[in-house]
Amino acid sequence: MDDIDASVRALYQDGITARKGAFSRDWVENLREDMMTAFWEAIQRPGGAVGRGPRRWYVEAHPQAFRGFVDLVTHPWITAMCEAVLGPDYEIVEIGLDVPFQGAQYQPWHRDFPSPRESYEERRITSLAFNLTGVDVTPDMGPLEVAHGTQWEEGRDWKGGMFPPETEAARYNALAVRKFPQAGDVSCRSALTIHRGTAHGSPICRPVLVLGVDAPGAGHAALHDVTVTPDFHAALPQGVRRHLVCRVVDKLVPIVQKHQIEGLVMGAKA
Ligand SMILES: O=C(O)CCC(=O)C(=O)O
Repeated sequence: MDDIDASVRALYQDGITARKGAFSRDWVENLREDMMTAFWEAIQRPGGAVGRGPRRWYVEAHPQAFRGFVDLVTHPWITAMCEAVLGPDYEIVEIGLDVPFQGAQYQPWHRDFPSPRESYEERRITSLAFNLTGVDVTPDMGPLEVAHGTQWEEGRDWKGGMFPPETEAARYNALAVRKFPQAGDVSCRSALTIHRGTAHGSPICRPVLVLGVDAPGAGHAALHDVTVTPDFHAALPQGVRRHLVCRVVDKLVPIVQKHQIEGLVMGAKA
């Protein structure tokens, strides 16, 4: 439990924390394969993948596209972080992946959605994003940069509540920490912590899993529509069924991405 207390403290202070070596390399290799299968399937369909800047895409996926889904959402560090920060009735609302390829550019500094009053006034985190890299991240792979400690900034007058003005860029550059996760590591951040992808020069792409989890009432389930088949749903452990916000459907249909984030489509200058 000390471990969780330390992780929660780091999350509240920096806006991001991580657990090294949470999963085995073999497990991550399956995850990487499943992410790339979901990506290649989605990129061929109109609306299957959304651009997040040049040569970078986001794909929302079905939970059952990932062989390790149950391992992921029952991992003790992940469940303990969700319970400690979001409460016992946390809601899993989104699973997807972000993939930058060679040629991806700096993104503008941003947060994933506008801050709710609970965060900028009461300093409560009502939503978490867990990220798992599919590869060992090296400096040429456009690592994620995170401006530590920016999760409490209000930002109501920013573009879309998500994009701070250019005049703030130097301040974020000074706070920025580049992240070099290795296969098996999991990070946990407030989606409000200001971050950006950086320029990706490597010929090796960098798929990263995104798991979105809400406190009850945070409202992001309405932006997604997680679906599962009856057999998959029935086979889920009871504890997972309780937390996964989803519709049970006879047949899965390919996901058409609902929310394009305009500010990320074009990329930005460093
Ligand atoms: O690039 C990464 O490592 C994380 C991507 C992501 O989840 C985001 O930009 O919101």
